[in-house]
Amino acid sequence: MKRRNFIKKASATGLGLVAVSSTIIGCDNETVKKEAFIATSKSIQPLVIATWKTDLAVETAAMILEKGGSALEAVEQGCRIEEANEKGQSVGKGGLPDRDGEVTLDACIMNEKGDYGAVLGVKNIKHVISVARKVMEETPHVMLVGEGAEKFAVSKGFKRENLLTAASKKAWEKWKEKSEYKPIINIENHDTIGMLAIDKQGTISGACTTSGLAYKMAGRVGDSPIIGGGLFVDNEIGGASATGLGEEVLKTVGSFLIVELMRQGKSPQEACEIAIGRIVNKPGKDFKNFQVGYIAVNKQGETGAYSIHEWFSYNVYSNKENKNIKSDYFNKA
Ligand code: SD4
Repeated sequence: MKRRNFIKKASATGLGLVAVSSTIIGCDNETVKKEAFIATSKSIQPLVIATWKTDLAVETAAMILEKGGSALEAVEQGCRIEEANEKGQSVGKGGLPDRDGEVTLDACIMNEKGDYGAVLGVKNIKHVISVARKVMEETPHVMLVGEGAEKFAVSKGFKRENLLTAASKKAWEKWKEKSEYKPIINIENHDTIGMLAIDKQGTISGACTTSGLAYKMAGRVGDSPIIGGGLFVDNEIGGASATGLGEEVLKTVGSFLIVELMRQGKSPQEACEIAIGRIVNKPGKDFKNFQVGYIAVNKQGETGAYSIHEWFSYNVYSNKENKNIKSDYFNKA
């Protein structure tokens, strides 16, 4: 976005940017108008957006922001709420297992500097979002997988525990009677959590955590822990996150695509719609049987969401209100 447009939009949405100087500089026959700005951070309103009906997670993140905490801290702590919620069968403890009855978790996190950390296919550790943050902050790497990630987590003081709850074990045993594998659209109204936040300094961070698709092949990893797939953040532009059939998100690098579309001037809503279009408009794509949903936020605090099918919802905290909103969707036939 051209800086001038950005300023116009920013002041309309209360980001409080103030022009402090404006000079004309001649430069190789070109005239460049140079402007310097300062941000008046006092007027920046904290914002959180997260996939699905995640009221408590979003509330937790929002309270951290309201107290002046960082967007990074907010998204980590928000995601931890769902990881600890044993009733949610798609994140953290209580997540549905793979075909062999093993719960394996994927998570990633990105800060406002564009740093990223992820863990893939982790067993026995509940708060994988915090392990991902440790990978980002305390290793020279960006991803750790499987046993190595688990070992790293334990070395950082994380506790090993059995993630397969009685309810998830029962569901898996039932599934084994037929062993039919097909991703089901909107199994419940709560699923993988992808979360984006803007703090009072105006900085953006994001996080995403999941147990992946129920009854997946052992070793299968989806989009959620992959940079640009399940999550992408560029503090100059905005962020995006995905839920649904990870294979389809990965094939179109969905979250990165959305951020790049916003960089080109699209609104978060337009960008989410175009990204869903990339999936459903592929020749012969049978999108009737799978769901993908995206959320996005830009630097000005505008939000967007779009899914293939009905019943994707998301929570937004802004102007001190936390609301669950039903997403608009593509398949209205
Ligand atoms: C995955 N995207 O592993 C995740 C699963 C998910 O709603 O989001 N389910 O493909």
